[in-house]
Amino acid sequence: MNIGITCYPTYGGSGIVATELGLELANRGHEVHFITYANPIRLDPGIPRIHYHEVEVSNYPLFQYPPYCLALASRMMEVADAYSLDLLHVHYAIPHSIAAMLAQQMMQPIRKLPFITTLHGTDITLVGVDPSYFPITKFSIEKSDGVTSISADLKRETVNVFGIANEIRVIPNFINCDLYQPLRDKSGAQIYAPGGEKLLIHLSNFRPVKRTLDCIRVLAEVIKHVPAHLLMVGDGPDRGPAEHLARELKVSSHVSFLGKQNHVERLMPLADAALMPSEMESFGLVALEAMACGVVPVATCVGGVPEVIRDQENGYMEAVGDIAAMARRVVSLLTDDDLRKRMAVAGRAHAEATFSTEKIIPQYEQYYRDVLAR
Ligand code: GMT
Repeated sequence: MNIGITCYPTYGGSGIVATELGLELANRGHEVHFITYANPIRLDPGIPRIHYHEVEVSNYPLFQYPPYCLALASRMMEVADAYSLDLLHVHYAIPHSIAAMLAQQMMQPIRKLPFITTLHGTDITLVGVDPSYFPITKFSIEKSDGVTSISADLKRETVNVFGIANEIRVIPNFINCDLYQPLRDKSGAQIYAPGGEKLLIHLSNFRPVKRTLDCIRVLAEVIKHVPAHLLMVGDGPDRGPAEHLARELKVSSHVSFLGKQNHVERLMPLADAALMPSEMESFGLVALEAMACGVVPVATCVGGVPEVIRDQENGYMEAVGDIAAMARRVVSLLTDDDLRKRMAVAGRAHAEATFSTEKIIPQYEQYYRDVLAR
């Protein structure tokens, strides 16, 4: 198939899933056209059957807000026509679905161009419920030729909030288990923990919904019991406050803020436990990345996380903001090698059995066929 993919190409779960999906589809022989405003991260140039079409947004003094959605719709239509795209697959409803709908209407005199919207989380739970975007989010979902959700929880939420009657197919996020692998030898961790401290990791876009500051609070509790070092990977609005809190709690020397990193698969397996204290998480891709790398996630029990983590079997889930409980779980993991190894092995097995690319990508291919056959 010739597939057009649109996503946010910057750091964020939906962009990462869309990019990895495109790469996997190209691997299986499809021609994949990314239509985005920047080259998606993790998309190295020169990969066979991967094409990149940049969306340029011209600005005029008249525009207080450059109309990205319109520039995207025009580009989608051009690419669809020039490369005979079979369908558009957009990730994150706003504004990608609306742009796809406009492209579809522009293509109508030439031929049919179906589009599929994949809902990722904040497009529904934060942006979609915002009164400014509620009607257009509902409309864009209803107009999509196919809708997928990355968890059953997000599907329920979408139906409850928007009263959507369309079929929404749940296709969970996936992980490339060849790329994300456990490390037998964690000696690389010495760069960050030269004294042999245990290594914790947090990875996010440091937005308030991630409760990044809770990681610092958990660390402050943990190091009262066991020597540990925390890697904070990513960047965003809460990075400054997190650095400030680390100084205030006098744990700065136990934390490394690494900023945005492209090769998470190299950092993650160095850790002993991953912290994901989010307020809301429709799936929790980071927990899955951790499990695939044999790193035990300590997370909050929100949204779709229970569909990823099996509590006390391959990870832990506590209430949002319960620092003491999360710290207790981390301490037990860091002080009991058998427990940690047992849970790490269980996590890796679960990632392979349930969320590997081999299991999930064919579900997308089937869905494309189903939508095209309608
Ligand atoms: O919150 C983020 O990390 C970014 C956001 C996005 O859409 O880019 O992530 C959402 O999509 C991810 C990929 O499907 C999910 O793993 C995250 O759980 C989800 N984030 C939230 O629901 C807060």
